[in-house]
Amino acid sequence: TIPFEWADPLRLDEQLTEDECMARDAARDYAQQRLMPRILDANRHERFDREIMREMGTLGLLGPTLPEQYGGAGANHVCYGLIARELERVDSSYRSALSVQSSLVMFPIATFGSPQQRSKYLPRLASGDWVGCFGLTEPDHGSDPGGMTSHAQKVRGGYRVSGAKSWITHSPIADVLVIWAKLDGEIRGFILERDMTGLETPKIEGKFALRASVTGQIHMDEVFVPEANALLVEGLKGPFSCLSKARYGIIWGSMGAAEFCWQAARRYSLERTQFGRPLAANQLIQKKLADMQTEITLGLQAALRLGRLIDADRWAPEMVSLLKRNNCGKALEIARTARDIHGGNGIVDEYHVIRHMLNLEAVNTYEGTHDIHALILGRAQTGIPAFTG
Ligand code: TGC
Ligand code: FAD
Repeated sequence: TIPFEWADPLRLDEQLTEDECMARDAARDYAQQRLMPRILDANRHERFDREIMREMGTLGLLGPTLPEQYGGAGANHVCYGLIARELERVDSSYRSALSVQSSLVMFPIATFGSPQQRSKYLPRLASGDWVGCFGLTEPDHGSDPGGMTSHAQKVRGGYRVSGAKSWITHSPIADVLVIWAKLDGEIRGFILERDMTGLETPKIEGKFALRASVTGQIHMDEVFVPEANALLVEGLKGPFSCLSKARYGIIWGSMGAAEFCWQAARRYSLERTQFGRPLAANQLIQKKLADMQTEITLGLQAALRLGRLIDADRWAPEMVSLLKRNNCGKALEIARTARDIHGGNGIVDEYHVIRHMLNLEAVNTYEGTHDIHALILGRAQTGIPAFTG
C-alpha cells in the first residue's frame, strides 16, 4: 500500500506529464498571487479589471490549445482543463474570461476563419490586447438557440446584421464580437468590431452571481459587416462545436471551485468548536466532507479521462454533456454544503464560499442548463428528442 493523500485520493497529480504540471503550476501561481487578492473587491463592486486579460495573455493562458502560429501555446486539452481548474478555484468569473476568449472566440476564428481573419484577430486575442465575446443567446431563445431571430441580409460588399443578444459575457467591454445570426434561414457566424455603426452593448445590472465578470446585451441595428468578416460555417454545428470546448473547460473549472469550498469547510470544521469539541469531530460533518471528497475525486478523474479522449480525437459531444451536468451539479451541491458548515460566517464574503455558491448557480445554468444536458443524454440513449412535445 501507499499513504493515503486526503487532498488527492486517487493521485491525479501522478497522472500528469511534466508539461501538464508546469501549466497547472503557472496557472495556480498566477491565480493565487494575482487574482485571489483582488477578488473580494472585484466581487463586492462588480468590477472586472480589463488588465487581467493582458496578464493572462502574457502568461500564455489564452487560447492555450491553439497552435503557436495562431498565438496559442500548442498545449493539450488536459493543460487547458488544469488552467480552468486553477482560475475557477479563485472565482468562476476568471474561468469564464478564459472560456469565452479561448473556446468561444479564438476557437471559431481559428477553425472557421479565413487566413486573413486568423492573422488579424488571433494574435491580439491571444495577447489579451483585444477582448472577445460570443453572442448566441437571445432574450427569447436561451436553451433553444436554433429558434434565434437575429438575422443577416446580403448587401453589396457584405451583410446587414440585426437583432438582439442577451446574457453575453464581456459584451460591454468586447473589441471583437462573434455573432450568430440567420442568413436565409441558415445559422451563420460573423465577426463584428466595437466601432461598427448600429452596435450597442449595454451592461446587465444587479447580478448576484459572477459579479467579477461583466455581462451584457448586444443590440444590432442593421450593422454593416464586410464579406471578409463572415465565418466559413453553416448551421448549429458552428456555435455548438465552440460550446463543446467551453463546456469541457467548465468540467474542470467547476471542480476547482468545489475543491476550494471543500477545503475551506474542512479547515473551518477543524478550527470551530461547538459543544466542547471541533465541528469536525461530529459524524454528520465528517460524512459531508467524505461526500465532497468523493465527488471531487471522481469528477476530476472523469475530467482527465475526457481530456485524454479529446487529445486523442476520440470523443463525442454527449461525453461533454454528461460531465458538464455532473460536475456543475455536484460542485453546486458541495458549495451549498460548505456554506452550511460555515454557519453564519458562511454568508460573509470574506469566507468566499457564498461567492462560489452563487457563481455556481450561474455555471450550472450557462453553456446548457443541468436539465438540457439531461435531455441531450436522454435523447442519446432512447433515440427520442424530448426538447419539444
Ligand atoms: P442538434 O440536432 O442536437 O444539433 C444541430 C447540429 O449541430 C451539431 N452538433 C454539434 N456539432 C459539433 N459539436 C457539438 N457539440 C454539437 N452538438 C450538436 C449536430 O450534429 C447537428 O448538425 P447537423 O449537421 O446534423 O445539422 O440541435 P438541436 O436544435 O436539437 O439542439 C437542442 C439542444 C437543446 C441540445 C441545443 O440547442 C443546446 O445545446 N442548447 C443549450 C444552449 C446553450 O448551451 N447555450 C450556451 C450559450 S453560450 C454560453 O452560455 C456561454 S457562457 C460562457 C462563460 O461565461 O463561461
Ligand atoms: P431558459 O432556456 O428559458 O430555461 C429556463 C428553465 O427552463 C431552465 O431550468 C431550463 O433547464 C428549463 N428548460 C428549458 N427548455 C426546457 C425543456 N425543453 N424541457 C425541460 N426544461 C427546459 N450566452 C451566450 O450566448 N454567450 C455568453 O457569453 C453567455 N454568457 C452568460 C453569462 C451568464 C452569467 C449567464 C447567466 C448566461 C450566459 N449566457 C450566455 C446565456 C446562457 O447560455 C443561457 O442563460 C442558458 O443557455 C439558458 O437559457 P435561458 O437563461 O434563456 O433559460
